[in-house]
Amino acid sequence: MATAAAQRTAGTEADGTPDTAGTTAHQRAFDAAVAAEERIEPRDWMPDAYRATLVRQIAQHAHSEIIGMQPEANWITRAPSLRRKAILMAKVQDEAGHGLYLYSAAETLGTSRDELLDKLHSGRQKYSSIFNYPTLTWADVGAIGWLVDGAAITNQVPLCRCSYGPYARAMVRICKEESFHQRQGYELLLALGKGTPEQHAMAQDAVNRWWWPSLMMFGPPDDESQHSAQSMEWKIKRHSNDELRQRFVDICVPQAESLGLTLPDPELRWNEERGHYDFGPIDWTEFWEVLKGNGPCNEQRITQRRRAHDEGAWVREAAAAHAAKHTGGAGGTGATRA
Ligand code: BYC
Repeated sequence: MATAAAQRTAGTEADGTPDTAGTTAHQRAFDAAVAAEERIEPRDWMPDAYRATLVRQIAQHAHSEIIGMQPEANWITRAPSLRRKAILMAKVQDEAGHGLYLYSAAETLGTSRDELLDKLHSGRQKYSSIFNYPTLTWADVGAIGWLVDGAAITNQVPLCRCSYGPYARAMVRICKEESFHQRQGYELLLALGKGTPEQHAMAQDAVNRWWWPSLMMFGPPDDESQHSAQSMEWKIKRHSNDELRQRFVDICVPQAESLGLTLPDPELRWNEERGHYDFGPIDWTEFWEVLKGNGPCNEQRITQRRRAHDEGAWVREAAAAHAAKHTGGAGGTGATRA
């Protein structure tokens, strides 16, 4: 018997004809593949809304990676030792690489990187709220690694099982690198936490400022999450925003204890009945304001991104000229960007 994958690529004219229930053979094959935990691949038929949801989420994810380079890059020139500088540079370069895998994954859905960057620069596509907060001290580099990369891993490990093949495969490598990032942040905070009283205070201050925005990374509460139900049905998302947020809190509490730091939430306590930590209310007004562009660094981040893009125009032109030379035609084929 043909697998669901073979059926959905079969591509006869009749596949697009609805049956009496109004469902096409294409749709049935897609539904069967998702139910059977098979991967949907770029050339397979997929519902338009599934494609649009993936482009939205993958683009937002890619944008977050490249905008996320900015707050940390702010500290490269001021890293306190050669070792710390080398680690931070490698981490920031990794984020650029993650952006590239993700833009490539989005391209397999028929959208170009130029188009996605245009949407980012004109504010028509989002990036993660977390990167609109400033990095005020060196300890913020540790807090980003521990909390922001920690939240990212919690959110992204289930995406390795996403139903769309190219996104799921990109996430496998990204998660391995994020795991290194999280450890470097933890190790940095450990050194500060066990250092002088001033260093300990600096680490505590950074954790106080990054804790709540990190919880917001998981998105709005489930009852306000407009896309979750459909994305979970399509197996793009595997868990709801609140489930992942709770998982993250449960992981962080014992880690904070080992670091000798406290999490800035007086309501944080173990709930024996639920088998989870209870935590205090999140300021969702702040979250929505940041999404609307009113966070502390929104303007700075997007201005810097546009400037970097403009200043890189010559690189894209040189790459296009190089590609044209090798394909023998004016303008080349497809390789129009760096
Ligand atoms: N920030 O229906 P919902 C990183 C939007 S980078 C901004 O729950 P969904 C790293 C949401 O897009 C980490 N916007 O949406 C890099 C939607 O608006 P639209 C980035 C947010 O998609 C460098 C609306 O709110 N990770 O790790 O089902 C250095 C309603 O939300 C946010 C990813 O992108 C937010 N926090 O779920 C260090 C992971 N939350 O699009 C680290 C992939 C929600 O209708 N993405 N919105 O205009 C996801 O897993 C999901 O897209 C989300 C949201 C869980 C984020």
